[in-house]
Amino acid sequence: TNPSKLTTISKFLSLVLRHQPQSIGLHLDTAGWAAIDELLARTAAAGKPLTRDVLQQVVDTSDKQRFQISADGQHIRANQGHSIKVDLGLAAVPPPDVLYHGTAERFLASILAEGLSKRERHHVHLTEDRKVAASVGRRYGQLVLLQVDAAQMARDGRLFFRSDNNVWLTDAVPPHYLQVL
Ligand code: HQG
Repeated sequence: TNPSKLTTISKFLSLVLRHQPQSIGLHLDTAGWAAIDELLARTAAAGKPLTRDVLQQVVDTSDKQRFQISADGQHIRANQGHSIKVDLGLAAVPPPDVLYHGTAERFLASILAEGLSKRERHHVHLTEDRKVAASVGRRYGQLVLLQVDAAQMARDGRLFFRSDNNVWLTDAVPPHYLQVL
C-alpha cells in the first residue's frame, strides 16, 4: 500500500479512534480500545474497506506511533489526542526539565495572556523534541516555538503524563512557565 494511501487511512483512524467513533457506529471501551473485527466490519459497511494487513501497516509505519494494537492482537486504540472521553490509564511521571510546544503566531497573544489550555482535547500536548514541536506548530500557520519550564511546574505540584508514543501531557500551562524561543 502506498504511503499517501496509508496517510489517508491514518487520518481516518485518528478520526474514528480519537474523535468520532459514532460516525461509523464503532464502539470504544472506557480505555479507548476498539475491537479490530468490529472496526473492519464498520469500515466495510461505511464503504472504506480495510484489511487487517493494511491496518497493521498503518500502525507500523505511523511516524508518531499514533496507534497501538493490544497484546492479544484483537484491539486497537489511539495513543493520545482524544477529544472524546477515554481513560488511557496513564500514571503521572516526573517530566524532563524542559518541554516544547509549537503553535501559530496568531494564537500567541491569547496564549501569553491565558497560558496553554487543552482546547478540545484532554490535555495540553508537549514534546521533548523541538523538531516535532515545530512541525506541529506549522500545521496552524506561522510557527512560534514555546519553551515550557516543566521542572518548575513539577515543583509546583503540577502533574505530567507520558503517552505510549512519548507525547507529554498536562492539564494547563499558565503563562509564567512559558518562554517564546
Ligand atoms: C492552541 C499532534 C489560543 C495550541 C501533536 C494549539 C500533538 C491556544 C491549538 C497533538 C491556547 C490546539 C496535539 C490559548 C492552546 N489561546 N490558542 N489559550 N492554548 N492553544 O490540535 O498541541 O499528529 O488540540 O497552541 O503531536 O496542536 O495529531 O493541540 O495550536 O500530540 O498525532 O490551540 O497533535 O499529534 O490544537 O496538537 P490541538 P496540538 P498528531
